[in-house]
Amino acid sequence: MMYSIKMRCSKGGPHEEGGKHISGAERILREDEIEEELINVYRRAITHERGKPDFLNFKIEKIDEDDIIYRKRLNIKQHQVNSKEEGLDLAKKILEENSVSEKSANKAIQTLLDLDDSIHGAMLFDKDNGERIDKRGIRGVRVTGIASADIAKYKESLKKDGREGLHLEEALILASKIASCKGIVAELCWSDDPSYVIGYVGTKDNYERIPILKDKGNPIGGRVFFVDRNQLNDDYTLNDLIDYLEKQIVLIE
Ligand code: PML
Ligand code: MG
Repeated sequence: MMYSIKMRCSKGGPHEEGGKHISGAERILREDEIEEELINVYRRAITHERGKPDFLNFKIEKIDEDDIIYRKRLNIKQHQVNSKEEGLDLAKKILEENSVSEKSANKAIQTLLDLDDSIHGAMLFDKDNGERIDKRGIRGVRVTGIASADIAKYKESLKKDGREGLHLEEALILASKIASCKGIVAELCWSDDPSYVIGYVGTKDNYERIPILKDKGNPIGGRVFFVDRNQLNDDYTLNDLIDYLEKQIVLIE
């Protein structure tokens, strides 16, 4: 029996009543793993650098194992840069190598830089003309239904790559699900955690990790997914693509 565990927390009331987002987490676990992981997730919520939440929401739902699909994790490619400007140039170059137009890459970067507040989910951009194609405003498209198929094995495989840390662990799983989504060619992300300046470009195969994509102290982050609308049709619409991101349970191996 498997269960989905979701946590979200905010300050100044619930998110839907205008509270400021502090943190969120998701796990897909066997029954015997739930108790311990709930404590971990709770600790994380109340010690987050974005602030102490006054609203915490935990949801535990049983999931049908027939609804689970398995996908591979992306390969990590670590880059070196000396400044945010270099990081953003590199992100743009990688996006363009992955069929995103210069216009769309520039627009996505500028949109993320200009945000007044973090987007809760992701923005969907047309990879060719840079138009924002989801109609979700500040809420964006929230990717859920993700976890590693085997947490211990996953952490071990990251360690072998010389990589550790919660931000990376969670972002890599998310990026791997996004990469498995038909119609998405790439992703750009940086964190909303003020001290965390690392970001990445996700492609179909790689997690291109860029050490500086924003200024230290900046509490605004977000994600843009680049969509190839040529891959959409009557049998696979934008709503189907969004449903996959928001609902399909994908375990990353
Ligand atoms: C987040 O946690 O908000 C996103 C983190 C992106 C980069 C994670 C990494 O590769 O270290
Ligand atoms: Mg965060």
